[in-house]
Amino acid sequence: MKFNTKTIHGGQEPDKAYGAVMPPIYQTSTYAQTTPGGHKGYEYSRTHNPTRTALEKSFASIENGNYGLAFGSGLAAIDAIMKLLQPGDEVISTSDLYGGTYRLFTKIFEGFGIKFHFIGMQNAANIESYVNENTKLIWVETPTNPMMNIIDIEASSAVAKKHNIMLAVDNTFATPYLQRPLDLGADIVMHSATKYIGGHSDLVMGALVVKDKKLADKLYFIQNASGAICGPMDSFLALRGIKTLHVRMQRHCENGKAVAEYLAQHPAVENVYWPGFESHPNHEIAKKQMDDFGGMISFTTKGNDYEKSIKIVENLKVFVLAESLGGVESLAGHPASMTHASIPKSAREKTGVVDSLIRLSVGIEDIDDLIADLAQAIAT
Ligand code: P1T
Repeated sequence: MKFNTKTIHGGQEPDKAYGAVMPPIYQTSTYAQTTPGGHKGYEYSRTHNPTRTALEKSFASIENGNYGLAFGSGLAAIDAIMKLLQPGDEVISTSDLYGGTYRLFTKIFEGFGIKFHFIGMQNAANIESYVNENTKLIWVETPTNPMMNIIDIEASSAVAKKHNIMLAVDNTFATPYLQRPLDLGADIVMHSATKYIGGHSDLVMGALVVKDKKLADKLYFIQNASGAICGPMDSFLALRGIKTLHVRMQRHCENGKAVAEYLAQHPAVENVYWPGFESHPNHEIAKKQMDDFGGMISFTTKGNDYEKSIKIVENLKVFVLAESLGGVESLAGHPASMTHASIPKSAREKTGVVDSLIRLSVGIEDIDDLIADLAQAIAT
C-alpha cells in the first residue's frame, strides 16, 4: 500500500458489529467479563481501548513500523522512552530542540541520574565523539525546532548501530509524509501528534512507532504501568486527521515554499531558516532524506530587533499568535518568550534562538492572503 492509501486505510477495517467505516468512539473505561479473565481482548481502557488500538495501528502503518503506541501528549511519549533508561545512562541529544523536551530531560531525568550531552549534530562524526560505554540513547529532532537544522538520520543510525545504542527520532516537524526515520535506521520514531498528525489544533497527543517486538513490549509495559494514555475521543479525532495528512502536507509544503521565498527577498528580514533553500547548510541532507521541505519557517528581522519582531507577531491578522504548529490554520510564535522560554537564554542563543526570531507554521489558507498578512505586519 502506498502512503496516500495508508493514511486512509492503514491498519483499519470496518467495525465488526455494524460495518461502521470509521472506528466507533468506545467511550468506556472497562469491559464486561463472563468469568474472571473471560473477555474479548479488552479489560480496562488504560491498558487497551478499541478506538486507541485502531489509531495505534494507523500510526504503525504510516511510519512503516510494526507497533504503534498513543499517549496523552508528545512529552508523555518522550517520557515513556526515557523510562527505558537507568540511572548512570547517558543520552546524546540535538542541542536545538523543542523547549519542553529540553525541560523534561534537564529538570526531570537529570534528577534521576541520567546524563545528557546537548550537541550540534549536523556532522555525525560529532555524535561519535560523545559516545562512551554509558551511552544508551541518541535523541534526534529533525528538522529541529525552531532553527530548522537537518540531522542526517542514516549517518546517526550508523553511529548508533556501531556502538549498540538506541536511536530515537522526533519526526513531529516532517511527518511520515516527508520522512520515514524507521526506514533510515532509527529504532523509535516519536511524534507530537498534537501537530500535523492531528492537523486541526483540536487535540494534544503523542505517538511512538517501532519495528522491534522486544522494544515494543517494553514500551507497552511502560505505557500501561505509567498510564499516560490518550482517550477514545482524541483517538478518533487523530484518526480523522490522519486521513487527510497527505493532502494537507502537500499544501503546507507549497505554501511554506512561497512564504519562505517571500521573506527571503524582504528588505526588513535578515535570515530565513527553511531547509528548501539551496543555501541552507543542510540542504543536501534534507533533499536526501525528505520528500519535500515542509511548512515550518523561522526568520529574524534586520538588526536582531526584538521590539520589531514583537510588533510583527502582534500585527498579524490571518496568522494567529499562538504556541503549537501543524494545524490547518497559520500560526506565528516568538520562540524566545514562548515555546523555548524554558531553555536558559545563553544556551538558547548559542543555537540561534535570538530575541528577534519569529517562527511560522504555515497553514493551508490561500497563499495570497498569507503573503498579504505578512506584508502588512512587517510594514507596520
Ligand atoms: O506538546 P506535546 O504534544 O507534548 O509535544 C511536545 C513536542 C515534542 N516535540 C516537538 C518537536 C514539539 O514541537 C513539541 C511541542 N511543540 C510545541 C508546542 C511548539 O509550539 O513548538
